[in-house]
Amino acid sequence: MKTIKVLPLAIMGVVVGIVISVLLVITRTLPVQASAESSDIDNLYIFFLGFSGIIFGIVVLFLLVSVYRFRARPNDEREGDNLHGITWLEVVWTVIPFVIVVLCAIGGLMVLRSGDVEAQARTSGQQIHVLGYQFGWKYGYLNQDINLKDQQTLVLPVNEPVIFELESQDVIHSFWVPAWRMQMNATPGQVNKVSTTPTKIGTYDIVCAYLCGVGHTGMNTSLPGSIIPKVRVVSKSDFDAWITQQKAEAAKAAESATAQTTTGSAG
Ligand SMILES: [Cu+2]
Repeated sequence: MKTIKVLPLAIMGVVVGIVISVLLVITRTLPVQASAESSDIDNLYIFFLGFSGIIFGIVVLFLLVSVYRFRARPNDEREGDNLHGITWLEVVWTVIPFVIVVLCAIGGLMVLRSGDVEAQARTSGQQIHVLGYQFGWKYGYLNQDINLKDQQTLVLPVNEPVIFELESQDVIHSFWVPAWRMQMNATPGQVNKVSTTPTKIGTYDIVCAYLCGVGHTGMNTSLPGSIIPKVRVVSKSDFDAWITQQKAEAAKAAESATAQTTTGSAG
């Protein structure tokens, strides 16, 4: 009966898998890291990718070697050997994936807590209401003394925690800023919270990560034809100036609305 040497092949599979993972990490450039959480998320991604690469290497190597080694010669009509399980091998391929999945779950829980769970407890920082709609986002600045609602642009100060409260007025959207490695669903009838701390001044893409209708691609600022503005992270002083300007504009709009009503009722 033909056999293959399992251990050397498994070791080769591990080596091939590590090479594949390293190549993927080097060649697939991740977006710029622009939040306090992003390096942890990237490390988690590399950790998952490493395990996936190793398992891929082992499985594919065993597959290719088995196909070659146990192939039928021309005119060989005999039946193959009848095998009834190999207990130690079955234990190995159950225990190893179990340990890997548990490790990934622990890693994921530890990293994601910083963005999701801590958002519930956070009290300092900018509180932003994000309303998803077909097809765009509206932002409300909840901790400004007058509530700036329905802002079309998201402008935030650098190095200050932000708590997003996400809702949707129609279908499920998903608010994703790749540079912050932050994504959260905007669901009708429910408020989802997520927190991040932008650490780099700049302009970053916003992507809706759920297919939400015909205008869905318009909600991705990295694509040509996008109909929404990107998020802007600015210095604290620029942020304060922007808020003052928005408040002035809101006050002016309210004033002219009142004037119109007054004129309307007088006439
Ligand atoms: Cu959407």
